[in-house]
Amino acid sequence: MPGRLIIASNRTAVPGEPRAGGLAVALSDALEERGGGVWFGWSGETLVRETRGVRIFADNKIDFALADLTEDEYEGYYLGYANRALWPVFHYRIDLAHFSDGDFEAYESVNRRFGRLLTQLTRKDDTVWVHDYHFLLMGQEMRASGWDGPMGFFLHIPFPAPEVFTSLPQHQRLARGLCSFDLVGFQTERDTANFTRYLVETFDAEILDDGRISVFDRIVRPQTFSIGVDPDDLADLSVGDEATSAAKRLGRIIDQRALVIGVDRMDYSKGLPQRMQAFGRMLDENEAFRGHVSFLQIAPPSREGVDAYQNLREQLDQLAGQINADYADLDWMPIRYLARGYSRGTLTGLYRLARVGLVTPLYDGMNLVAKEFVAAQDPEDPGVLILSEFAGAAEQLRDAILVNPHDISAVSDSIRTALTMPLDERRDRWRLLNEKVREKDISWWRNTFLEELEKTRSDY
Ligand code: GDG
Repeated sequence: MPGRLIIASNRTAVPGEPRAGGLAVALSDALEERGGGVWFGWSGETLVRETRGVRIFADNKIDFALADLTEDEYEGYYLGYANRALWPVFHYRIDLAHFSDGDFEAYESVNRRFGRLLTQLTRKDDTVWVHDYHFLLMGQEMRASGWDGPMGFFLHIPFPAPEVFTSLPQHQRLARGLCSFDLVGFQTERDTANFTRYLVETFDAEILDDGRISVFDRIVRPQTFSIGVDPDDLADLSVGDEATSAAKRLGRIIDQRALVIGVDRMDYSKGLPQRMQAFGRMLDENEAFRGHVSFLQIAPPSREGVDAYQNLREQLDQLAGQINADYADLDWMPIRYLARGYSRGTLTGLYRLARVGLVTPLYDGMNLVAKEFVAAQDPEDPGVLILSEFAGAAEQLRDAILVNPHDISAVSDSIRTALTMPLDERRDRWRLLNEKVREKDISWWRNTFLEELEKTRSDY
C-alpha cells in the first residue's frame, strides 16, 4: 500500500484562491484519490525578511504547505532566473534571455530551502511529484537532505534542442538536478528526444533497452505524458448558465458576424502580435470580410515585473489600435482586445460561440486552450481550430488547420479558409480532434504518470 502523494509546484491551488483551472483540479483529485497528501508551494507572498517555516492549511484530505519568498528571492529566483532565463531559453528566445549569476544563486538557494522544507514533510512510503521549470533543482536538493523514495518531475514547458539548452551557462548543473528524479515527464516526443539527445551528447549517457538512461551513476526515465483537459466538464460548462449568458451578451454586440477567438496569458511565446497582424492582413486582402467578422482576443496580463512583458503589452495596444483605426466602421470593431481574465464558464461559452479558434503560439509546451476550444464546441455546428505547428498540442491535433505562426500570410489565408469551411468538413475535422482530446485527457495524464512513477518504487 503506497503512502501519500506529495506535490510541489511554484503556485498551489489553495482553496479560496480564484485559480480553479483544469490542472489545479487534476492535481487535487490525484491527492484526494490517494487518500491524502501534501501540496507544497510558494504562498504568493513576499516578505522583507526570510521566513524559514511553512504554513499548513488542511483542506479535507489535503495539506497545503506554503512557504513565503523574500523580496530578493522573488526578484532573483522568480522574476530573474525562472522568468528571465529559463522561460525564454526553453521557448527558443535566447534573444530575450538575461543571464545573471546572482539570479541563478537565488534560484539555487530557493530550490535548496524549499527542497529541505519539503523533505521535512515527507514520510517513508510517500511519493513525490515536482512540477515545472521553477523547481529543476528541487530533486537534487531533496536527495541531499535525505529523501530516498520515488520522485518524479513533470516539465510543463518545452525542453529545447540541446544547441539551445546549452546556451544556459548552468545547463550542466540543471541537467544533473533533473537526473536526480526517477521519472522525468515531458509534454511531447520532441521534448523527450531533445532531453535524451542532450544527455547522450553532453555526458555520454547510455540509453538502456527499456528506454531508461544511465547517467551520473544513476538511472533516470525520460517519458512523454501529454497533458490534457477534462472534456466532459468543459462540454457541460459550455452549455451552462454562465456560458450561455456570456455568449448572449457578446452575440448581441457582434450580431450575425462570425467570431474568431484567441485566449492566452499575455506572453511573448503566444505569438499575439503576429496573430493580430495576420488578422489585419486577412482584412486587407479580403474586402468581403470587412464588417462581417470580429476577432476577440482575451489576454490576461502576466509577469508584469519582467520588461519583455511590458514591451509586449505596449506592442499589442499599439497594433490593435492601429488595425481598428484602419478598418473599424460606425457599427463594427474588427478587434476586441481585452487585457483581463474571465471565468472558465464564460470562456467556454465564448469558445462555443466562435467560428474559429486561433491558437498560434510561436512555441508552447502543450497549449490547453486548443484542447479546451475543441471540447467546448457544438458537435452539430463546430468551430474550426487553427493551431500553430509549434504548440505541443500539434503532435496530437493533426486535424486542425496547422500553421506556421511566423508566416503572417499563411495564417491570414488559414483564417479565410476556416471562415469559409463547409459544415461537413467542420464536423469531420472536429470529430477527429475531439477523439484525440478525449483519448488523452487530464485523468489519463496524471494516472499514467503516477503509475509509471510507482514502478520505480521497486528500485528502493
Ligand atoms: C503552461 C505551458 C501547458 C487563460 N486565460 C484565462 C484562463 N486561461 C487558462 C486557459 C488554460 C490556461 O489558462 C492556460 O494554459 P495554456 O496551456 O494555454 O498555457 P500556459 O499558461 O502557458 O501553461 C503550456 C500548460 O502549462 C499545462 O501543462 O499546456 O504549454 O506554457 O487552461 O483556459 N482561465 C480563466 N480566465 C482567463 O481569462 N479562468
